Amino acid sequence: MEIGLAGLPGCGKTTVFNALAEQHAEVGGFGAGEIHRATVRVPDERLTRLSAMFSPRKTTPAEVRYLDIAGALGAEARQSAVLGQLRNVDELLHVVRAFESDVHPHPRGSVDPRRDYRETTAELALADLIVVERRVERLQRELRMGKAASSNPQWRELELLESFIPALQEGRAIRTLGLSPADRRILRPYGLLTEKPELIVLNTGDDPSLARGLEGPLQAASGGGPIRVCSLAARLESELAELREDERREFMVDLGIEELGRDRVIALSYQLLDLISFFTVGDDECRAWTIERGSPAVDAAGVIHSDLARGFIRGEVVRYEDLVATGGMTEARRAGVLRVEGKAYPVQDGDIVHFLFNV
Ligand SMILES: Nc1nc2c(ncn2[C@@H]2O[C@H](COP(=O)(O)OP(=O)(O)OP(=O)(O)O)[C@@H](O)[C@H]2O)c(=O)[nH]1
Ligand SMILES: [Mg+2]
Repeated sequence: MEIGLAGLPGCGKTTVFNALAEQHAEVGGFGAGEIHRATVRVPDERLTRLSAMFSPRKTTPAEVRYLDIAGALGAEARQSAVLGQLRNVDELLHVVRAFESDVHPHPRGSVDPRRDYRETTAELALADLIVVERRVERLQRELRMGKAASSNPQWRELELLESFIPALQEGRAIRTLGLSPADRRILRPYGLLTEKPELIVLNTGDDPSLARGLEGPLQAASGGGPIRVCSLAARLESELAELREDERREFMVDLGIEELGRDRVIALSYQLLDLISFFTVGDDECRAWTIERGSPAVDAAGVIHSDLARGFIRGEVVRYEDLVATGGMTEARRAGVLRVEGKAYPVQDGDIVHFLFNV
């Protein structure tokens, strides 16, 4: 699962990237086309708790990848391959600058998160418009000239794409249009940028109180759809990310910070993908696995290993809360809270699962 950073030049994308991924990519470069990628562990209290219960040799959390591209916006980028990279991601993390700085003055002369959000969105909408218009022209030619049968599913695709054009021309995102899951599936191959779920991250600078009054208005400015808004003191957190764990704790106590904003940003970006986690536990490894919500047990088994799906016999399932309350798989079985489920069982977020298989 990959999440791509977007935002105006100099809004702090690379700084946010460094904070989330504990990386040291150079900031303030305005270097066009430079690409940073990193894999990040998704914090999950449930896994921490399970790991404390089982003391396994290894604990493996869920992961997401972040992609940071410099210079992804603007007239030049619209033509270049840079935006193409962003089309392949599953979600956008849209950084909006809220910090004031004399050293790095805002390129527009003043700090205005709503204006910046709209400007970036309009830019992404324009990039989508180019893709949509090209496809509409082609479909019109093929379907109308070729007198395609009315049952051809491409008619729906054409209708859908045509309906986006007015919104995109006004700089509005496709995700605000309330598409059905079926329509979203039709669009998937195009990687339309404004159709992707979006986490808006206000880069507050060193004063997080700046953001409090801004999150609501930004949410409203976004026009709705699969959107979340949160804040991050990006530079401060990127500096904390460079420290050793014990030093970091010390600094956090000094600064009066209880928890890192980065954990919340990572958790939110994961949640917005509408994925769920199930867990496997044991002395050897406690591990979080990622699946799409509603996936049947046989598919969940296949995420662990194809043999488990092929030779699937059954799944033994305990709810997270029940496992914690009873203290272990054996205890859960004795207490009667361990269920036996078949291939079609839709795995629930937080399920602890043990698959039995035979190949
Ligand atoms: N004062 C202050 N400066 C910040 C903060 N976050 C980022 N900056 C500075 O703003 C400048 C731009 O930050 P970057 O992270 O490079 O921004 P970017 O969006 O990656 O920029 P491009 O990739 O060039 O588009 C850098 O000099 C940062 O040090 C912040 O929270 N407070
Ligand atoms: Mg950058």
